[in-house]
Amino acid sequence: MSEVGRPSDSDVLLAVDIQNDFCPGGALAVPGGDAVISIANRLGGVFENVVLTQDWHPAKHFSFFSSHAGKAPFDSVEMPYGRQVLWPEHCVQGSKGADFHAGLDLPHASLIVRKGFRREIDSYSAFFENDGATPTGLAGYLRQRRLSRIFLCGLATDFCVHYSALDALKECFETVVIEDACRAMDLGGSLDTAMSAMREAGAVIIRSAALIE
Ligand code: VGL
Ligand code: ZN
Repeated sequence: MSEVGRPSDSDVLLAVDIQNDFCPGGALAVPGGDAVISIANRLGGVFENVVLTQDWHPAKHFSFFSSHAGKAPFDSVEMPYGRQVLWPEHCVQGSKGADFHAGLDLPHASLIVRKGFRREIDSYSAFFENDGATPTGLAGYLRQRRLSRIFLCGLATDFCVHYSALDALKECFETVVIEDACRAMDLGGSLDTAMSAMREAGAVIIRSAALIE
């Protein structure tokens, strides 16, 4: 077996934001985003514990460019908690775009963490909102269930996977990023920056072949 070993009952697969809006044809499509679906499904076959995240914004969310006069998609603004990229409207609560991709097949997932549900603040990370302080509850859930090592896959490598990995490490979870089970937006070099930051913080980067055929 690989350097990370066979997943055990203290490991969890965290499948990040595999939603229609992040796949081709969606409102904030990640290039090749749908390529992660079949890999995530196969990974699900080797993990007893699976948690999903779902980007879940109210209409007029402050991360939408349309909530800020004179702004365009991918501009940024200063928020009370720091700089915020402004996105096309995406993953609006209850919309088709916010649904998980129909091809995602992880029925044994035990928890869905919805994030970005408060209008004034975005949440890239599955652990903390973008103020870096407001918890989603995921760390408590994982600790109570004695899940100590997190394997990440999903969308987007350079945003929600990136910040989830850094926060997982901050919360003292062993953190493994399955690189080919993620896809990036790659805005102005953000993929390289994210990969370096995750490595430097102590994430183990692997390929899915270490876990599945
Ligand atoms: C994401 C930008 C805005 C992500 C979510 O899932 O990476 N990126 N909302
Ligand atoms: Zn979002």
